[in-house]
Amino acid sequence: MLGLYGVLSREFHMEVGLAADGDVPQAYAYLPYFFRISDGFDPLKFDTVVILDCGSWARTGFFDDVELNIAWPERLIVIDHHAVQRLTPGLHLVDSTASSTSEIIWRLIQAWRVPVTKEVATCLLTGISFDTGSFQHDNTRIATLQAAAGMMEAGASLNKIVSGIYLGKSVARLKLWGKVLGRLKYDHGRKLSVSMVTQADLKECGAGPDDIEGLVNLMNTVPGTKFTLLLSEEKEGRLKGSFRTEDDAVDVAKLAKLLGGGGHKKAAGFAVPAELVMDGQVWKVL
Ligand SMILES: [Mn+2]
Repeated sequence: MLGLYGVLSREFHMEVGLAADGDVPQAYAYLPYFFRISDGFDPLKFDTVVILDCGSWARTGFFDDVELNIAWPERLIVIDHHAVQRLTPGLHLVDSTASSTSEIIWRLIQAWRVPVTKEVATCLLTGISFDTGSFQHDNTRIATLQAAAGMMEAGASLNKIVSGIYLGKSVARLKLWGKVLGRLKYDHGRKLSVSMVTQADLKECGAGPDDIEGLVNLMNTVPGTKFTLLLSEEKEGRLKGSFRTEDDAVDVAKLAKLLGGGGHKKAAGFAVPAELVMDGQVWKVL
């Protein structure tokens, strides 16, 4: 979003507003234009609305599925790399083989033949780095590395990205991860890894919801694991589930879809109205 913003405002002199639902993790405060993001917007005040990296209306945080009947499909542009797409109206630029939405935007900028500043390059490389788990997941293709190389050529700061996303782990976050990893259950027969985060855990560790980010990837590093599931209790009795797999034969997007969610073949999630309750020695989902 920030990379596209940089190009549209600087090279095309457009007036662009930026909106993301909820608090954007402060770990990303190193990103250029970060402080221009607002947490709400009125679509009718803009000529065009661009939705990035959201496979469904609910994922935007601003609309729900009822909004599918919007009166302004011609003003809507969807740029995304999610395999399961539920945003029907509008102009779609979707490539589910791309590592990230940033990679698609990079290709778009190349096609426009406009200069890429180091600010824009840093934003886009952050997107690629995050979505590939720092080039560890197998959505990292030759084109992904070529795009990343181009971004570094344009002056992207890999150092800023690495210390922002991967090294910036607070004590609260490390304590939370310790707690959740200590609770991990591994089913040796079916090769499944499961753990959970409760609201009480966050409170005890002094951690916030964005401290959960990245934890499911670490849980999924047991060799031979078919898939990993991390359940986390959100406020208002909602339970979020995050699936990860590195197994080519497993499609977690399909699993997530069964639970009303979506995502990618190897990383997907869902949210359901439920809560986690400890019953004796066993955790139960109610
Ligand atoms: Mn993405």
